[in-house]
Amino acid sequence: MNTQASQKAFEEAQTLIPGGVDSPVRAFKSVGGTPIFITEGKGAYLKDVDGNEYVDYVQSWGPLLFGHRNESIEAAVIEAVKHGLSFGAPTLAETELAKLVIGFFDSIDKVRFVSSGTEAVMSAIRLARGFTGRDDIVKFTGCYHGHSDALLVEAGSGAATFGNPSSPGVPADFTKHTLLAQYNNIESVKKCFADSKEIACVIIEPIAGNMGLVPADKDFLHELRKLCDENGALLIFDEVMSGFRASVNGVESITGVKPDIVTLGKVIGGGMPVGAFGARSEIMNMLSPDGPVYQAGTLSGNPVAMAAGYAALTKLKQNARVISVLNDRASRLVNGMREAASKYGITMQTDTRGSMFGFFFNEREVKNFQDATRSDAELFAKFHAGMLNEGFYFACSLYETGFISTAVTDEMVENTIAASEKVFKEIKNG
Ligand code: KE4
Repeated sequence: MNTQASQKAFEEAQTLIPGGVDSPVRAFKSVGGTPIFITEGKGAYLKDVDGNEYVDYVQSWGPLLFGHRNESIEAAVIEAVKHGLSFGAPTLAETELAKLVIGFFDSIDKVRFVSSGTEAVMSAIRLARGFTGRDDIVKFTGCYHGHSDALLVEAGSGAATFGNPSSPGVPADFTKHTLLAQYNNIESVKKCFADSKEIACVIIEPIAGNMGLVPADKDFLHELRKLCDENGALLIFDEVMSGFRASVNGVESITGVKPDIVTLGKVIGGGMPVGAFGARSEIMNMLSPDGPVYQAGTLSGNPVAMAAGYAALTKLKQNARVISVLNDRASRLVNGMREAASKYGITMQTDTRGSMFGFFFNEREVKNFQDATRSDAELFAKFHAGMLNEGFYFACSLYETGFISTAVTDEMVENTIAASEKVFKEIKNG
């Protein structure tokens, strides 16, 4: 595959933008090679500056559940643009999207929109601290909740990839209230509550997608809920990635565990910058201007972004079954690749949740970040490069999750499996 134009573009970008990218994971650092510069997306496909086409299993890291340039979402954006880009004043578009989001989540009475997942989580943490009057928070090693200071501690996603989980530039004072626990290990959470009587909240990705795909055990989540109740702490489900990807009604509908606050992003913006956090009214009413907890944003609830999100969630409301259809496709994909790998003596651990899929080149099941780090990163890099060369665009880090959009067909999945067999054969034959 000719990627000369991408190489040239990357060289220039690196002289102007740190690392040549506006978000670190895009730099292909952990898999090697040159990041592909994209010119356009259409349906299931991405096209790059060299004219190559790829089946896209990243979908902008999750937002594009309906693929690139979905007709109804595109039409909604174009129509919204004709009325103006931003007003910094309330619009009916925000009210209508709020009704949709609230309708999907039993745990949400009120919701506030922001412009990114980071902003949603940062605000949710401040809200939990304001509501409880406590300062400490508990997060899990390997979970990524955006790049706000207090949460950039033993984070997953790009931070994990670079091996500097606790980033420079974050003063120790800013993280001294952040306690760490191990995913799927309730004893480690009990220790946090033994160490601090000032815990405002426990935040978790209930389906972790930033250490690779590692779902929390149902029993673990139930015990987490019980611990929070016993200690007067709030439970935050960070569903920025899993929201509307694993289920249209949240992980709460899958597990029966109801969080106090939910953070959302990605799919709810339909591809435009939207984050959100929601909770029962008692908690949300603590937010300014009604309550004392301050939170704000110039482009929060941007009408064009609201229109895109409204179109996306309306499609889900009209056909919630789409998630189970996508799960069938995701399962076929990972099962097919796992079978292909086994033909060449390669072991893959695979899993899916709704339209999300994950795989590790690992001999053992992955239950937490420590397990994930024992995966074969070098083999992952070879697989990623091989599949890219075959025209399949997978996440460029083993600490990420793959996605199936409605634009990905059964035929594309079968072609992906066939390509993976070719790549595994090439890897084995050196
Ligand atoms: P953003 O600020 O990137 O919109 O959202 C932060 C965030 C919060 N919570 C969860 C569970 C998330 O997965 C994310 C962001 N996800 C990464 C992908 N692993 C975004 C990709 C990137 O950093 O470029």
